Amino acid sequence: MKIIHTSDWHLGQTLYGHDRTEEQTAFLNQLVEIVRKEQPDALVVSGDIFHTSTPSSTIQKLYTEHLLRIRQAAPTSTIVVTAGNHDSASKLEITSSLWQHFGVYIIGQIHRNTDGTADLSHHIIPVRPTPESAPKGFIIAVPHVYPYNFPDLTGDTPREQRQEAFFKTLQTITDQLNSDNLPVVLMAHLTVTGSDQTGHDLSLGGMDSIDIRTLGNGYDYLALGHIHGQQTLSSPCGTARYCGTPIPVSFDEKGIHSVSLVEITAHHTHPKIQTIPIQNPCPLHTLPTTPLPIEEALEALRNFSTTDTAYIRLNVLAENFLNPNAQEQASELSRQKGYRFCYIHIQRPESKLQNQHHALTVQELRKKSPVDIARMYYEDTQNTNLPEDFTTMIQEAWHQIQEENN
Ligand SMILES: [Mn+2]
Repeated sequence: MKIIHTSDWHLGQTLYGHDRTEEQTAFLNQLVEIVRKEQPDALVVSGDIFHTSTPSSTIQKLYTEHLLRIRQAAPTSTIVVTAGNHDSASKLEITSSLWQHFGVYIIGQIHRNTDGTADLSHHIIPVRPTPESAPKGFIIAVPHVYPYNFPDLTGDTPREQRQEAFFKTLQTITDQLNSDNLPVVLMAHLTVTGSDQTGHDLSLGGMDSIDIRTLGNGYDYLALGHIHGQQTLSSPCGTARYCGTPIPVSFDEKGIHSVSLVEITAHHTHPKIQTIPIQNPCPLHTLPTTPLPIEEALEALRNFSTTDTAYIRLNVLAENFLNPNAQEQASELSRQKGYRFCYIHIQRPESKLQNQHHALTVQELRKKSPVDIARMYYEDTQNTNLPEDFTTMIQEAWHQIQEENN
């Protein structure tokens, strides 16, 4: 079974006020051609289709038109799209019954029967070229759900065990259906412990890490979304992979941006993984590569040249706050050269970093999670460490707020 794994499209994202529709369209066009060339048995999109829960009509149209083009480019592929933490689970599903008619499965939320019990069959999708064909494999599609909001399958499963029970039960059911030992792919949008989160912008929504073992071991390939840096994880349970963003969502995302091509011959075999790079017509540049004082950084921008339209972030070494004109100068200089200026990334000299109590810049603040901020405030005012149960309480409160926002 050949699958293409992608996630974290973040359609509709703007970068420091700059519209990115052109780049997002360029990615979708490349994906159409990749799917046309590869003719995969399945295409899986593991969440964060949109950047916000309220994408504009232009962006929704962009998504719909390209999903249709993908469908037409590979008419026999099974296409599965799950919601990420950025998507509105219910809005993503508005047109799901229409899409299902064309072999495209949109799984925004956990499905329930009329009596309120979870409809598990909805999350197990046989991969087949036509509705009449014998399956070539199975996809278990789990959208983003906060751990405490998983349904209670037995009537007496404690809240903190429901996520694990949900994942494992789906795999047990799939196993019973899978008498021919066909490949099994599990989709999830979450953070697993031990994943490399370098460059992942926490302001995009942090999540507690989950031990990969709690997700079960009934899959051959775990198609993950959420962490933006591509990586394959060694796991005692099967091969797990974050395919990463196809186009960078922030300046700190390192490495190549791609979609993953995965081939699995049979159940309980190791998948073969390749990456197909995605070209971004408007790359993100950090100038200079190592931070320098503002005048030298501006000089680096003056000397910079590229044929692409480019996003510019200035990497500046500064002990304190910069002259307010610096932003204006950098912005004007970028505009003259036809580039899109984003922001000045202030880095402190090593000696200054020892002192934890310096004032934070906006960027430094954005990188902190609400729990970090609460901890800093507590430790600053109380002169003692934040107790563990307080941390848990703040995390719970933060989850509740995120739930409400969704
Ligand atoms: Mn994401």
